[in-house]
Amino acid sequence: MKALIIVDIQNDFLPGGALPVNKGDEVIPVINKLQNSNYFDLIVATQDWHPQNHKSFASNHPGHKLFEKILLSDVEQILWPDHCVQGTFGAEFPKSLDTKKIETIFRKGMDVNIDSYSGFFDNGKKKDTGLAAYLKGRNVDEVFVAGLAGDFCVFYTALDSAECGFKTIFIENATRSIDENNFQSVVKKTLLEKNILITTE
Ligand code: VGL
Ligand code: ZN
Repeated sequence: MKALIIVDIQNDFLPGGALPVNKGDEVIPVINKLQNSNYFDLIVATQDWHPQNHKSFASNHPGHKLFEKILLSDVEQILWPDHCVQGTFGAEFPKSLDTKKIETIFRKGMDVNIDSYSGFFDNGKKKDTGLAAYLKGRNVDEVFVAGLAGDFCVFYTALDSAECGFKTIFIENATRSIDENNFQSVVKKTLLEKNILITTE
C-alpha cells in the first residue's frame, strides 16, 4: 500500500508567513494534483503545532538571536521565529490546500522542551507520534513525502520513514526548502545514502 504524507503545509511556511519558505506556495497545486491522482491508498498530513512558550522560538530565549544554534534537551536547536502557534491562522492549512482526502492529521512540536521536525518522532527520538504504527496498521509499505520545508520537516520525516522500514520516496517537485543550497548539496546526498528515492511527479 502506498501512503502520501503531506508535511506542514501551513500558512506560516508560505510567503508572507512567520517562517516563509521561498516559493512554498508553488507546491500546493502539485500536492493537490498528487492527492487527486488516485495513486495513493492513504493520505495523511502533519501539522507543526507549537505552544506560544515553545523553546524552539528565539523569543523565548532572551539574549539569543534568531537562527542561532543552542542546545535544547541535549539536542542542537536552531532558534526560529514564532511560528505555527496552536490555534492561530499561521498554524492553519491554507484554504488552497485540498484537505478532503486527508484521513488523519499528526500534530507535532507540542512539547515545549523539544522540537519535532519529523512526523514520526521528536528530535530527541524520545516520543513517537504513532504515525509509524498507523501506517503499518494500514499495511503501508511505501511512503511518499511532500511539503515544507524540504530541508527540515520533509527531510527528517523521510529519514524516519526509511528507518521505520518503509520504502521511502521524496517527491522533489512537491517541496521547497528554507535553504535551497543546503538542500541541493547536503540533503539530497543524505537521502540517497539512506536509500531514499528522489522523484519528481
Ligand atoms: C519546520 C522549522 C521549524 C518545517 C518546522 O516544517 O520544516 N521548520 N519548524
Ligand atoms: Zn516548528
